[in-house]
Amino acid sequence: MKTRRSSLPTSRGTLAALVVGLAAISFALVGCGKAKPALSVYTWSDYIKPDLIRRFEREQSCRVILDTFESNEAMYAKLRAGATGYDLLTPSSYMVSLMHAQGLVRKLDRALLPNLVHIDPDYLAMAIDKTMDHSVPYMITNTGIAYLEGRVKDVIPSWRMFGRVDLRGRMTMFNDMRETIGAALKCLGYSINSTSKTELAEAETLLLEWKKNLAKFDNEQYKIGLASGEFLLVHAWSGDIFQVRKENPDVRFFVPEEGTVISCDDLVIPVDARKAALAHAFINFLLDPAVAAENTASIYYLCPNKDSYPLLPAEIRDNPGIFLAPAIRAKSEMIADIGTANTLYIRVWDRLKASR
Ligand code: SPD
Repeated sequence: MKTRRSSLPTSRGTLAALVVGLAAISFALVGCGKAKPALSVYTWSDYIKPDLIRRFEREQSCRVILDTFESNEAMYAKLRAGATGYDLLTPSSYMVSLMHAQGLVRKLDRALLPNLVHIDPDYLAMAIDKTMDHSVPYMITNTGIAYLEGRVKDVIPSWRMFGRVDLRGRMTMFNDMRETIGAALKCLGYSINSTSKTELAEAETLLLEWKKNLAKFDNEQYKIGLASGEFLLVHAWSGDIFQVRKENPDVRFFVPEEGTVISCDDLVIPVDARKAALAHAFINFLLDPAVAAENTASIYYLCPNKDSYPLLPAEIRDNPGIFLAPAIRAKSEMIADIGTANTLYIRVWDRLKASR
């Protein structure tokens, strides 16, 4: 009896708790009608101002889920290996070109993108997808070299800095085939898109020399490594470094006098996206001039949005690492999709990575 008497109230309590719990779950799921849709974005790290994501989530009553990649090739390999579920990607233009040729990205619905009118026509003139048929420029990266001013003496504004044996073990270069081979090609006075076997062989020889001085090939840890003083000089993406400078004001950045790699990372919607309409809405949101300016002022990469330029702070407008000087820009190039010649780069890269 005692047991029964005591068990009855407990059963009722459990039932009541269950009912309340189920009601709470249903309310959370059904809430104002239905569960919030989720937009899945696969992008580079530190590449969008978090407040802007929250604003978009509020405006669209949705959730944005971010996943990050470290290089175009890593992103592409993951997708080719069968990764699905992404609604928006930000590969560099040469990779977009390759993916488009393989039918991996959608044609964009321009009716959903009225803010396309703000894109800088000067940029579009040098873009691969000039009509924004399947990609929209998101952010421009200028590749360069960053170092600690108080720790590195006799700096010359050249790729030849990677030959400095006195900095052995304290320098990094990108774990990125096109960027790193491109740096060596530029140092030698060649195009970053060279398909000449002789020029690529010279670049390989130079990289084998430089590799002796490197701590590692890396695309992510270099930021914290430079800020902390573990590394003294690094191959760097402009915006990453201006973010790092907030942590360590001794950090300096230059674009080598031989010219550099200019990349534009584009917004593209994969063919298998499940939230294509929401992805268009996010692209259009990012292209609003005030949003683009706020994003650039936060991550220090330049959104090629002409109507955002007057809204940028002077710190950005006057920064030669963000708006390149015409003389350096003239010597710099965008990475092109070089088609089957890509295998030449893969061979150089594989030998370089395997060498001791
Ligand atoms: N935080 C990384 C940002 C990446 C910027 N663009 C990379 C371009 C590679 N060619």
